[in-house]
Amino acid sequence: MQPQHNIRRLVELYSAMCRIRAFETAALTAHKEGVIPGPLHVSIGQEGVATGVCLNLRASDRITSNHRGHGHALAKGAGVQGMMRELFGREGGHCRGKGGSMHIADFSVGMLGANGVVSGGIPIAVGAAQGLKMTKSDAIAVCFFGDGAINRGPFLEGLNWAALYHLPVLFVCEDNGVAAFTRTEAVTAGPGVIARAASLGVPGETVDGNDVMAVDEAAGRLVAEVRSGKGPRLLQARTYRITGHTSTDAAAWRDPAEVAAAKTRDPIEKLANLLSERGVAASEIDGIRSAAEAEMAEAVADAKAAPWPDEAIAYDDVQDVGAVAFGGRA
Ligand SMILES: Cc1ncc(C[n+]2csc(CCOP(=O)(O)OP(=O)(O)O)c2C)c(N)n1
Repeated sequence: MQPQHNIRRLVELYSAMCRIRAFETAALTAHKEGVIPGPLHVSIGQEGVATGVCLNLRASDRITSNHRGHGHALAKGAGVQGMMRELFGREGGHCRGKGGSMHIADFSVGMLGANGVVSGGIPIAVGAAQGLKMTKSDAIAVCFFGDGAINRGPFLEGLNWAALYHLPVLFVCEDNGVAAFTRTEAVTAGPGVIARAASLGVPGETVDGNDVMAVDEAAGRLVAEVRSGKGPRLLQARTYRITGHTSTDAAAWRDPAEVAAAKTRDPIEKLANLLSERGVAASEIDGIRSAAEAEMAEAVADAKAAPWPDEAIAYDDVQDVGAVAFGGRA
């Protein structure tokens, strides 16, 4: 634990993680009811990474995310109503209901987008960082991706470019040990992400992603280095995804003993226990959790009642070649 981890900071971290857990739990329930179209990729168990990193960012900083991006968006400050409506495909969603869970963006808080293309967020973050450098901004870009993304070309291209141009970008590899349903070691050659980054001149370090205080400390330091012009950095956060790959995956392919062991390392429970040891009343700890649950229940009710988008906007904001071909508006 670092000196900055006073009770106030711990409560802040706890509250942010509870909000992510509550959002995704509420969304999973709604998905089971059949009111959310398409699959959800939730990050239950991984909340410490999004939280520990994003709570070190400024509103002007940019982030990009992957297919498992609810936590990143929430921790960066994206509006809950717009996020839930987006999942439901409704008007008022951050992308007017056209993006869905895997493509949530909220530019007003620097959230440049989740991305259904594995590693797709990497070049976007690097481009954003290049723009920030060219305009002499002191903002930085942070790029979240999974361990599966390091086996795709954009990882090499993105880190190469960021290192070459000394760009203000922090790469965060959320290493949950699997790529969808496949164990990382079955598809990844060599010693892994840190060595790959080092080979391109990007210094990296590894942290326990289930220890939100450790993530907070490491991210705080690396963000400061990146912001001060030292060039790109990489953080590998080892974590565990408690749920399956998608909302329809019961994860029967996983050893139940492994999942049970992971649950004992749940970042939210760990911090709740620490808060209790540090003298925070159980009612306060539970109150934070129930406030998060109430907030998300309200967001679900709002999304259910929200109007569907007008079909006339279907081809707005997207390339219209298809629209013309299929008789839509030019
Ligand atoms: C370019 C591309 N190839 C394949 C897929 C299918 N796919 C979706 S998620 C995923 C695994 C991603 O693994 P990782 O980045 O480690 O994240 P995880 O889902 O394990 O959290 C794959 C292969 C995709 N979305 N995009």
